[in-house]
Amino acid sequence: MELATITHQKTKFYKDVLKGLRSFPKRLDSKYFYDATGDKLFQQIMNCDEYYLTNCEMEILQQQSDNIISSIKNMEKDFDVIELGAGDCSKSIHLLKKIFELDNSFTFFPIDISKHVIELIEKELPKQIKALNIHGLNGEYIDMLKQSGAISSRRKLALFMGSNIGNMNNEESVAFLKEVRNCLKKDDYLLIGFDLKKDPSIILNAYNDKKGITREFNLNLLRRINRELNADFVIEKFTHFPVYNPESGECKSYLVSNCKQRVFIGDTEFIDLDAYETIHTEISIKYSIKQTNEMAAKSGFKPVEYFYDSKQWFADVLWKCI
Ligand code: AVJ
Repeated sequence: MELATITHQKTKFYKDVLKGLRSFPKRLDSKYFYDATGDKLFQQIMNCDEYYLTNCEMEILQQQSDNIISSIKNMEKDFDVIELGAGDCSKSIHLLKKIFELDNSFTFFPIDISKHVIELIEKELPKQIKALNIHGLNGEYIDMLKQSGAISSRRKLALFMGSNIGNMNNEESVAFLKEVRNCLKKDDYLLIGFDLKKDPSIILNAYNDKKGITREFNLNLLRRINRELNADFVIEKFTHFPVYNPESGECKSYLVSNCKQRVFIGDTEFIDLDAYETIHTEISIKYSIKQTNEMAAKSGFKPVEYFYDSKQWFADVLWKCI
């Protein structure tokens, strides 16, 4: 990466951090969790007993990829596949393999905010599907989605799995989905993952695992600010505290300041925290199917088919662009 790009990214990170920590209530954007350490911690979260989301969605893709593909009209020709937030592709690989059997000429565009993740996909995926056309795109979802459209005019199947949509509040997600819709064409498809409402304690435990990995994941955001922006957060002075509201379906994670403190971000700028003041770091919304249908309608999509795991804890829903 060019130096100018690195500086620009740091500047945006720096600006976002200062703005968020000077707001009331304080907040940090969860997209900043994913540096190299955050990527690793998230991999560990996915292996936690309590974090059911990955297993549920894995089951759907392992067992129902054929059904997903047969719900897509004319999937056998002229489709590209784009994955928003591809991660390690361990779920989408099942679908990609089946699509490859139908038509090996498609291009897979994995999009991820993490450069490290894109490099890994480009290295590892050809080992599993030889001769797969891969074009990795490192950046923000919408920018990269536009790029993929400029590179190829084929029809598109976009994947937005893992309930990543849950990291946006309801207003943001409709605005975002409208943008996604505008990057696609009529009759293109979006396969979108939703974590569903269920026993509230199961949900809360998924964000408060016994081994404390989610805690480390949350605190790593402060460590990252220390590393990259030369800040002096004392990690021990913060508590990881997730809450789940079964009415709104909002699972929110906080870092709570244990005491009144001043934290320097770089040499000159600082922020003050009161005792027990909160920093909101993440929202992970849990949905009812009715709510997801309303989101589709508001953003220019029509639900075509619903794919559930055997416990019905998670749904991958196939939406068509109208
Ligand atoms: C990757 C956004 C789906 O919100 O469940 C896991 C991230 N945060 N544990 C989620 C996460 C804490 C995850 N998503």
